[in-house]
Amino acid sequence: MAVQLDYLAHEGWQPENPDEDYVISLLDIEIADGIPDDEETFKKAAASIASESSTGTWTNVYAGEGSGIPLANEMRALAYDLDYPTRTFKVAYQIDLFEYDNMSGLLAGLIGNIEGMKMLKALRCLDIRFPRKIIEAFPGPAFGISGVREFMNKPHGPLLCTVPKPKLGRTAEEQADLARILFTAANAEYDGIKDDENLTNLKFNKFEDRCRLVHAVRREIEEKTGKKKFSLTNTTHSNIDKMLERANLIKEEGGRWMMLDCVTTGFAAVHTVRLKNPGLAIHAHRAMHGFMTRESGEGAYNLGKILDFSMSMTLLAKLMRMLGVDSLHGGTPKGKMEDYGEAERIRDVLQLDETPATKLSLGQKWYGMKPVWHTASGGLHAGTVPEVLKRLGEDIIIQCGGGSLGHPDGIEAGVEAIVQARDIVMNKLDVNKWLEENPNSALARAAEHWGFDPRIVY
Ligand code: CAP
Ligand code: MG
Repeated sequence: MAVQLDYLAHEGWQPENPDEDYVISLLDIEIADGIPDDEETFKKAAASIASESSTGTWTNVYAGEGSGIPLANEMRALAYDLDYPTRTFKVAYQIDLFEYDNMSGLLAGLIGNIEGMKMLKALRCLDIRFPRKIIEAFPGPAFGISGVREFMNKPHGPLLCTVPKPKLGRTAEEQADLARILFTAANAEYDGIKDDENLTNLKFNKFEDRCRLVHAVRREIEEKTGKKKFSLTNTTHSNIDKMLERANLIKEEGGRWMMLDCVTTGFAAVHTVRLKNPGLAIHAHRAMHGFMTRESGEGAYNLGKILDFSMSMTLLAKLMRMLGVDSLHGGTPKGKMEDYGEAERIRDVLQLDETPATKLSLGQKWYGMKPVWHTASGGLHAGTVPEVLKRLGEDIIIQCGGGSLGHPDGIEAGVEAIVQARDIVMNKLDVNKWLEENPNSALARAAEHWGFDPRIVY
């Protein structure tokens, strides 16, 4: 193990003015097997991590004239707040170790190499707290919650939408037909349709056809009903120019939203699309995030018991807000996907102007950066909507795919059930009482079909 003790702060040291002058990371580590897992080793590991992620390397190097050593020494990061029982510590990096507006550069430094170090068998980057100048160097969402509410003409409540299931199978025409049903069922109260993460430009469902046909339906129904509808059309491509071409097509059709898979396209793609897209709100699906954020041990919930190399979804959400998405899949406390027990914390990272610190996160001041819609999705149905809405609040997009299209009485009933669930919460009604009084309602049928989770307290 490379021992660089000068990267360890003296006990009690704290960075001065952290929100002006420092980037701070919070790490949880496990020492590799075969190395003593004692406090001394833990200190050395923390120091080595601070070294590798800032100005150092594994050994002493040439220190004569022109070596850069004096500046490297002055700029070195410091590991501090070491807590041996939980194997957690923080690292403080002086802001000028980074190019303020360069996410790819920031991450290469902060968490670029450390998860590969042999001395560790696990590391989780729980959070990174950024100072004002770095937050201000990123664009943040162009529309955010209020901008979307304005163009959707929807001052209150969640947005409700459905992703076609089967995941792939419908032609563009069939998807447009589905959009018509979703937009008109339940007194045209439903808001939108969303492409699935793997629906791009396929032989049997071309991006251009889908975009033109679904938006034609959207315009027609908006005209008829006077209610705004949306389509989250998936522009995902590994060639950013193609994403922008697709965004232009959406714009031509009068759409207000584009969708992209923010992990598979990458940080540079999200940043570039945010800056160059023709004025569309960005819906970000996080497909593949589990390879970065999933933790098999108890570490996602209890410090000091991690098994893998990962970063928290809380951190990924923070980075996406900085890069400028308007909506992000942030997990849901109910449903089919692991939510890391983090959904509410992710919502706070996406939406508050000052996200509080917790045992597992550092918090963040946002300096007026716009808040992001938290998209709750993955195995949701009408019966889970009340709890999700109560726990995550109304600035969310509720997405039910199977949970609307799989209703035993058909798609219209699926839509109606979700609208009923929304209205019960928004009107502060007692859901159990409502169900007793409306035993044949679409919501009661959904509840019967999928069941209410007995742990839910309504
Ligand atoms: C949901 C979904 C989303 C997941 C991804 C799907 O469909 O469209 O991709 O929500 O997870 O294909 O599974 P259902 P997350 O409504 O039919 O489950 O939102 O956690 O990123
Ligand atoms: Mg999907």
